[in-house]
Amino acid sequence: MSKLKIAIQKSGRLSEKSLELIKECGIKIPNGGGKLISESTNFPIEILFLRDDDIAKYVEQNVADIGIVGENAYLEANQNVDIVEYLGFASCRLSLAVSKNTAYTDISFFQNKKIATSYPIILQKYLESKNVQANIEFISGSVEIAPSIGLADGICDIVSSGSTLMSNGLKEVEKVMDSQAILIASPGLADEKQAILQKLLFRIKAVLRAKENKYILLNAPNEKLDEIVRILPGMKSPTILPLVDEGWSSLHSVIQEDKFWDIIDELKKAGAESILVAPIEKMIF
Ligand code: PRT
Ligand code: ZN
Repeated sequence: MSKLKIAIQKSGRLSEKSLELIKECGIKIPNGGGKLISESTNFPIEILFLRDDDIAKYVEQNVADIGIVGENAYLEANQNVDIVEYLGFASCRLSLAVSKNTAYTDISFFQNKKIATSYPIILQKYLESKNVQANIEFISGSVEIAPSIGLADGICDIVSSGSTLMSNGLKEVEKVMDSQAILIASPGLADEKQAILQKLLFRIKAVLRAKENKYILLNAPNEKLDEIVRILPGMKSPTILPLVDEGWSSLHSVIQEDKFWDIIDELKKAGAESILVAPIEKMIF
């Protein structure tokens, strides 16, 4: 029987979360310290551990069938592979930055300037879209030191918290793109492999949906229930169960975590008490 080969980063910012996602899909991977290939014991999948820069290329060349990479690495690799799912982790942005003392007005600042980056392809396309002509200096690492050693007037690099820029005396001036981990696939997968991918995707979606949502339980006086139900943007009508205390009910529903913080005060004002919010492991419709 054929197996689906998935490439994930061997060691780096994507590794742990990629493996965690696979495991949350109920796929068992033996702990093979330092191995380059690992085979699941309960799902037709083989894991290839690679450098993130090689993943899109290997998926394009069918060395792997699918892979998990940062959107930035996928775009920079410029390969003919499909994005099949946005995975929501390793969020960051690719930005242009200059020395903090530089008087910066707009993107035309970079006209004929030197920009150091590990993302020459993405940067070139971005500058073209802004009608700016600059000299792109490719550096594979430690891009942030380029301005201070006089190698470039600015940099284009990944930013997450912004502390690397700050500690190198730089300021972010333009966002080139947002990025997050994505699942990519080779466009011409054979039917058997496509079927395994669909099975995997079904599980991934259930896991991702569960992460975005929380199970909410609260108690409220019966006469307040209508108002509380109106406040709750639940997925369907909530479950309402009578409490032993006369005139009170317990209400159960599912709520998007980010929305929860917006409505918590409203819920309390409307009379909700003993509010419990619990994680959901899988969500299947
Ligand atoms: O060895 P290999 O080639 O596989 O890994 P790598 O060193 O090239 O990549 P790695 O592990 O650093 O990053 C993998 C992917 O994680 C990237 O392609 C991004 O999609 C994503 N990601 C998310 C990040 C960051 N956040 C991030 N903060 N990648 C890099 N950084 C670096 C950035 O380059 C800069 O040096 O962190 C610094 C900025 O972070 P802040 O928090 O100080 O702003
Ligand atoms: Zn890399």
